[in-house]
Amino acid sequence: MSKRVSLTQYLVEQQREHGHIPGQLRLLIEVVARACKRISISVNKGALGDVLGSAETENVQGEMQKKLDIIANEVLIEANEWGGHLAAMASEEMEGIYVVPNRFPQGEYMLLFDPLDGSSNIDVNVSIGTIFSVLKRDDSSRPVSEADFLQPGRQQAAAGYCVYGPQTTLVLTVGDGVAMFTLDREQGSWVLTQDGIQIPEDTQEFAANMSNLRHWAPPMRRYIDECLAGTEGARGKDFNMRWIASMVADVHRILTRGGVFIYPWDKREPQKAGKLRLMYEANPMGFLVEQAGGAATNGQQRILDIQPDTLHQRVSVMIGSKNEVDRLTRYHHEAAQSSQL
Ligand code: AHM
Ligand code: MG
Repeated sequence: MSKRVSLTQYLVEQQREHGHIPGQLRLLIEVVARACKRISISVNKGALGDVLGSAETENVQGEMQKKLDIIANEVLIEANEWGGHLAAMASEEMEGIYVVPNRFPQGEYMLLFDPLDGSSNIDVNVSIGTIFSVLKRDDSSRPVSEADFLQPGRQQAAAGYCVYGPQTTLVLTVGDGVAMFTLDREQGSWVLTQDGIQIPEDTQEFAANMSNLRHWAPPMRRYIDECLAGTEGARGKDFNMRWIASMVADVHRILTRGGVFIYPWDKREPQKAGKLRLMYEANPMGFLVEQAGGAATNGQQRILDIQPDTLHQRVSVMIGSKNEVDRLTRYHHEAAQSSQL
């Protein structure tokens, strides 16, 4: 029987061999993983645990919250507030930052999360997930504030997600490649099931909510039109399409077999850069995908280079196989240049 490597062992060995996982960060990742295990148990219980349906409340983005959105948010806060590794947390489900209460010691890290991504899939028993991003404070001498969080994604110390699907899988980067762990339910432990994940540079599969196509900008429509034209069109090859409506599950497929995920700007709400949030959706996914050899852009620039202005900032997202993402960037630049002529 091949030797099983647990998440703890993986992190300890990474720390020992490369020395780039400080003790506080290792503890933080283990606590987040433990919280995801608890969320996974609730997700699995479904109707039996009375966790389905709406909570009849709205979050800061004006979206109706599901019971599981709130449960997952509480689990992540309760698990992380007392360990001494964090200064504060931020979440899709909370308007402002959550500063670690005075009764606990404060650490130097900050945790951001989308506690339950793909909320529209909860009640229909389709894969959903948790996305998280870890930042470090630049200056610990003054009280932590929202301004400490407003760092570009390239400064993330770690990022990951947990997908609650047919299997529960945790995918993680600490800036040295991407590793995947599968939850062994009988043992209650995370087992390393893949390391050094690489996304193929080329793909024939895209993920987009095609019902919105007519509302997208010309370079985006050009890209999709060419994919749809298949072997008879400019690309000279057929494309397949997948859309799960859980970014976690769509990105997980892309990390597994390649592809490109797109959630672009939409002219119905021109003042919004996109639907997805930069700091706890696009940044962690961008970090993971880049660490796996892929790319992530908003059409104009690399996602990880965007300087955030606000915690809940939205962004247009094109992420996945490198050559497709580069092509999308080129189409956006060409459109910008021709509009200046
Ligand atoms: P959520 O965080 O409120 O669940 O919203 C984000 C989700 C993404 O996971 C997914 O890619 C997208 O919204 C789906 O949007 P749509 O329903 O427009 O297809
Ligand atoms: Mg989300």
